[in-house]
Amino acid sequence: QKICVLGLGYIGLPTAAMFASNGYPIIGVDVNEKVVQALNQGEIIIEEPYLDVMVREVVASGKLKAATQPEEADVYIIAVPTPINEDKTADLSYVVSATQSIVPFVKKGDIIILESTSPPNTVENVVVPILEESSLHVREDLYVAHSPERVIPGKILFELVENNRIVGGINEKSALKVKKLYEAFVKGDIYLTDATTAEMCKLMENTYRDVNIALANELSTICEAMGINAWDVRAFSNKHPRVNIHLPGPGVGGHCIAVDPWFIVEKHPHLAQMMTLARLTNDGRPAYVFDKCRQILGTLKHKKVTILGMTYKPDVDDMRESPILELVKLLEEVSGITIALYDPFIHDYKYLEKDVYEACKDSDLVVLGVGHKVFRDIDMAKVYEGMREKHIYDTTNFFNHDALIDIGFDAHLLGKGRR
Ligand code: SAJ
Repeated sequence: QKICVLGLGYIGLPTAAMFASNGYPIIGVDVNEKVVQALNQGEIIIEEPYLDVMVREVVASGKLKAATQPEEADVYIIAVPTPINEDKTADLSYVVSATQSIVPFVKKGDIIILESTSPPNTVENVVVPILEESSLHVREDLYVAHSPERVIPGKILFELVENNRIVGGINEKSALKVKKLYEAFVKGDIYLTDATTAEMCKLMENTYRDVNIALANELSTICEAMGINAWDVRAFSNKHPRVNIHLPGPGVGGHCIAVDPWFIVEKHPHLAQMMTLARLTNDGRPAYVFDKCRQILGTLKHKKVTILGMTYKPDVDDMRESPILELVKLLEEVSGITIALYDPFIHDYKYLEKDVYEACKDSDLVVLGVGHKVFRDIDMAKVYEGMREKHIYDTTNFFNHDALIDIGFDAHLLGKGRR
């Protein structure tokens, strides 16, 4: 079976590489010529552990080739982005154009899988009608399914293999066919359902996380107001066998959790009250952190603020929807402020310093935005020495708070109130 993978991003590329390394001939399609050119030389332009090695091997062996246009295959996997519009509805234009692009090639017996995260009913109401533009009877002649990706950036190759998978078919024979295909490399269980249920499952997984993070964030603000420590509350409450309070922090970033709940909300805004409130709560976190910075310093005018970590979460190079970028935007509006950023995963950004001690030099406030593992090696006493006013604000409970106090810092921890 030849497979055509449309969209060579964080999901499409690892999926293509995985099938290729299991012996399937793959044509990977992307509208971005740079991605295609790089890939045909065995190179990748995203950072993900072990992916470069795997891609190099399958390109060298001739199993994976890239192109800007699809070609005839037996299986089509659509893994294009589904961004969000200004009005918080899904932008399905890439799904539409990818589906349209395969219409000239599909033939009886082909398999079409939508992997892109999409609002419920996208397969039934968007993909199937486009496929019907071919001369085929979709439900009899083609196998069509939604199989959402659920891998976490940073562990994509591991999770592609080990995670359980959902396959939602437009009918049972589609679901069964697609299950058999993924069994080429998936070691987790594969559960079968209908396409719309599968779409909702994917969205609900991320919404579950978003709502729980919002709850943790709300706990942190209440604890601060009450002079107690939310991290202790969380640790002790989580000793209960049925409680799992999530981590409070400076906000929810990434292209999934901060986006997906809206794809449910758009279907029934009046019914999705908790989901909406969670989204707004988490979106309000950078402003909350900004206010706290102002409180700590009295005024931000003519002060220097240094932020450690700018990506949307630790140990990735991805800044999409990062709440720290929102925080930077808010700080930028203060007149006379000096901003310095330090993040070893980012190589090009305004205010970026290459050296952490240089970034913290003469600073009045150091904010820990994202706790990359390598930050463990920072000599905090040296940071302290170089600073002007000696304030530090840890937004993720990364540092040993007492150790910072011992060094002499005026140490603040998100979620920890002062009595
Ligand atoms: N975050 C918190 N508190 C927490 C957990 C996360 O504030 O307790 C923040 C993180 O700092 C980050 C954001 O949430 O800014 C999202 O990070 P994440 O690690 O929770 O998730 P993603 O966006 O990297 O990946 C999620 C995963 N979904 C779930 O765990 C339910 C992944 O499995 C999905 O495949 C991915 O979304 C996706 O593509 O949808």
